[in-house]
Amino acid sequence: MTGSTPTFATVKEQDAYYKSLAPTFQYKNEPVETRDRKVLLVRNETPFNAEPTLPRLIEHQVTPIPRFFKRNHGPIPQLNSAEYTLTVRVVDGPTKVWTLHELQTQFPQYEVMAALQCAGNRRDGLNEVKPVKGVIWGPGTISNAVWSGVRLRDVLLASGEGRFSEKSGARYATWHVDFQAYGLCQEAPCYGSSVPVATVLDPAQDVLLALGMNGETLPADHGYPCRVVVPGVIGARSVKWLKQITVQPEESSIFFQKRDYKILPPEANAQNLGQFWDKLSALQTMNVQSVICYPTADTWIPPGPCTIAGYAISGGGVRIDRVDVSVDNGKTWKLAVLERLLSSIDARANPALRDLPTTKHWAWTRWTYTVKSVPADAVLVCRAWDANGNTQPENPVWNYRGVMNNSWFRVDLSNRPSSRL
Ligand SMILES: Nc1nc2c(c(=O)[nH]1)N[C@H]1C(S)=C(S)[C@@H](COP(=O)(O)O)O[C@H]1N2
Ligand SMILES: [Mo]
Repeated sequence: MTGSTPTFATVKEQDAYYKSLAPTFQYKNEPVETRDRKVLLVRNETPFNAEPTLPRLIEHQVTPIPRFFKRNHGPIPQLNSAEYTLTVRVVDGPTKVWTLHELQTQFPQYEVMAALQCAGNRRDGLNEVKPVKGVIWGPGTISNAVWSGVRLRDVLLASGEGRFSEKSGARYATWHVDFQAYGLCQEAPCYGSSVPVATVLDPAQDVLLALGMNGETLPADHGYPCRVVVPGVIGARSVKWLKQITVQPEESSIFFQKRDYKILPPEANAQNLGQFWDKLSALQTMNVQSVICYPTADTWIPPGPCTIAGYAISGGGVRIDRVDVSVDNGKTWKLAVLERLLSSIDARANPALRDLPTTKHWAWTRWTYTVKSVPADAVLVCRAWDANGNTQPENPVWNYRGVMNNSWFRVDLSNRPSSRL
C-alpha cells in the first residue's frame, strides 16, 4: 500500500470509502492451479472464497492444496521472491528488514501439522436462525496442512536485540504482535491482525512464519512467499502475504481485530453494533467443534452397513478425547473411533506429526462410526469433547457476525428418497 491511511468521522463513512474502492480491484492474476473447482463450493469469485464439499474434505488427513479452503478479503497479490522483504519493528526499539533468503537460511526450519479454521465456519447454521452478516459458509471452512518454515519466536529474538530474552522480556508480557499484509483488501487499507507477544514467544505454541505447505512452496492462494500460522487460533490471525510485523503495547487497530471477529450479544444489529466493539474481546482460540462429513443430507445411502465420518478439533491445541454419534437425533449416543496418528508411518518419520496426550493437538482428528444400517428416519448428530471437558452446545446461539458456531452437528436423513429412482 502507498500513501497514508485515511481517517473517518464515522464507521459508515469508512465502510462507504472502502466499498467505493473495491470495484476497481484487479482480479486478473488469480491462480487457477490451486483451485479444484470440481471439489470447491465457490461462495464468491472476487474475492475468491471457497470451501470443499464435505465428503471430499474428509478423504485426506492432510488436505491437498487444491481443495484446501480459501478465504480472501481482496485480490491475491503478485509477490516476487527475489524482492520480498519482511519488516520487523519494535515500537521502542530496532527495525530489521529480512529477505526471503535470510528467512530460509538463518533460522532453524520447523514442520507443524495444523488445521486452519475460519471463525465463520458453519455460519450457515446461524443464518438459518436469523440472517447474519458475512460470507454464508458451510461446515467446510477448515482444512489441515503440514506447514513448514521458521518459528516467529526465533525471528523476533533475532530482531529485538535482546529485548525478548528471558531477562528483559517481562516488559513485553502484555504487548501484542501486529501483522500487516501486502495487497489490497475490501474493508481496510490492508489485511491485518494481531496476537499476544506471549503466544509468539512460547515455543510450545508453534507460531510459524510458513514458507511451505504440504512439502511444496507456499502457494499464492495461501500466502506466498510467507504467511503467519497461529495454530489453535481462528484463521483470521494467520495473515497471508506478510509484509510487516510490529511489536507494540496495544492490539492491532485494524477492523479485523477491533470490530470484526467478535461474538456480539443477541441485541446487536446493523444500527447499534458500534457500542459493543470496545467491550468485547477479539477472538483468538477456537472452540471445540465437530462435523459429520459423510453422509450428507443429499447422499444416496445404499442398504447395509454405513460408515459415518467426520472431523473434530478443539482450540489451543487441546486434544479431542471423545466424539459421540447419535442416529436418533440425540436420544442415544455411541462412541466414534478416533484416528490417532501415533502408529502411522508419517508420525514415525516426523515427530511433528505425533499424536501424544502431552503434545499440542493442532491437527484435526478424523473419526468414523459404522452402523449396521441407517434407519429410514435417521437424524445423525455428533458432538465432541476435549481434554478440558468442553463440549458443544445442543443448539446454535445466534450472533450478528455468525462466528464460532459449534452447536451439535445434525444431518436429517428422515426425508430422503428411499431408493435412487
Ligand atoms: N493477507 C490476508 N491474510 C488472511 C486473509 C486475507 O484475506 N488476507 N484471510 C484470513 C482469514 S479470515 C482466514 S480464515 C485465513 C484463510 O486462510 P486460507 O485462505 O489459506 O485457507 O487467512 C487469513 N489471512
Ligand atoms: Mo476467516
